[in-house]
Amino acid sequence: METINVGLIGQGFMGRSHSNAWGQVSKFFQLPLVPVMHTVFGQEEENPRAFADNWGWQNATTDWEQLVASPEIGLVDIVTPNFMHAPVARTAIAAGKPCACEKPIAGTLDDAREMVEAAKKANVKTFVWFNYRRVPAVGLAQQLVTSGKLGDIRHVRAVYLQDWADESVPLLWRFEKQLTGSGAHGDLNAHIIDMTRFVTGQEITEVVGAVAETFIKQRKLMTGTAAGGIAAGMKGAEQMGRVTVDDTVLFLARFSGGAVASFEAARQATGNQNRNGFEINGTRGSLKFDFERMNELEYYDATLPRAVQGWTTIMCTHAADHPYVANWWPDAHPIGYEHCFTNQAYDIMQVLAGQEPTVPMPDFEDAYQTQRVLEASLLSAAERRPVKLEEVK
Ligand code: SOE
Repeated sequence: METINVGLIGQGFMGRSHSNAWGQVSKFFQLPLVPVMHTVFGQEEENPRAFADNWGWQNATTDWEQLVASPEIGLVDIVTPNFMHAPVARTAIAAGKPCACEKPIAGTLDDAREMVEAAKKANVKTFVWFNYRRVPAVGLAQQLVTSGKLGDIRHVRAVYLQDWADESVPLLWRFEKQLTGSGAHGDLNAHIIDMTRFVTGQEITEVVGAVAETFIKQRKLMTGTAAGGIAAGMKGAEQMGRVTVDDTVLFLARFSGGAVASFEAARQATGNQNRNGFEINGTRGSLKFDFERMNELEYYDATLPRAVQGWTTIMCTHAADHPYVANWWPDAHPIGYEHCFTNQAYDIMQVLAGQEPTVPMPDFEDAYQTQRVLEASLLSAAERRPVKLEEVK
């Protein structure tokens, strides 16, 4: 069986979810190309050798450029903080290596554009880990919408609400503009912009208005390594540093098919621990998805007689009808967050082997469209005006 050596650039929360996926995928999927967990990069103080031993990477290094340049590495997988996505991707692409990257693909639109252009010029395959596309319920939603089951789409309302970022959380990289680009906006609105573009099959053509707010303006400075992701219980020095990104961004938008939309990302939405979801209203029906109940899709069929119309809860765990499920468990044996990443690892292997992915796979160009919406929303909030997408290239 043909194999491909994977090089993981970064550790933290996404390093763990990707390591789990690369280790699990060949156990659950019939692969046309088998990933080998070859080398992981981490900073000295992150102890990459211990990370490698724990997760099953053969090698560990503190030199990412040497890793990317190594002729043994076939696929570069980037899970660093956002500011490093572009330099690592550019280096991998220059070496002719296919490149997978966490979302958002960059902290800035300029970096994202550079990544797209480099990949196009080098004709290198790229992948972006918008993992929520690989939730079976989201795949079913896309099938229902794009097959016309909901009729014409009138409303899209999407939220990605978390509540971890209280005053006790120190100044992680996620709060510093030069390391992350934006706050909850690029971290969370990126997911729901991608997900609703995917489910509707439409593009956002205008940001009608937006508001950005930073509620906690100072945070404790970090000591030691700021682990990416949500590092609870970090002991930080008492000095304070300024937060330079948003805690929340809300915006209103229009889709190319005529629907109007609302998006909301927040990190202090108390009581919403990881509520990532959407509601889509069409002329023939509606859908509701909430990741906190990720195996279920709520469906309203407005073509039924009014006497029997109501919301139906579909359990999206049926092998013959719901994507990826045939590789996991029988009906009503729910899957979890980590399975979306393993599903994505499977699809990356399929695309690298010249096959079609189970569910459309975002590359850098696709993720750049999401980055444009992120940028247009920040511009709209800053200048308090509508911003058409053609204004943001
Ligand atoms: C933190 O907000 C985070 O880890 C995001 O960065 C991920 O993309 C999301 O899936 C879970 O929460």
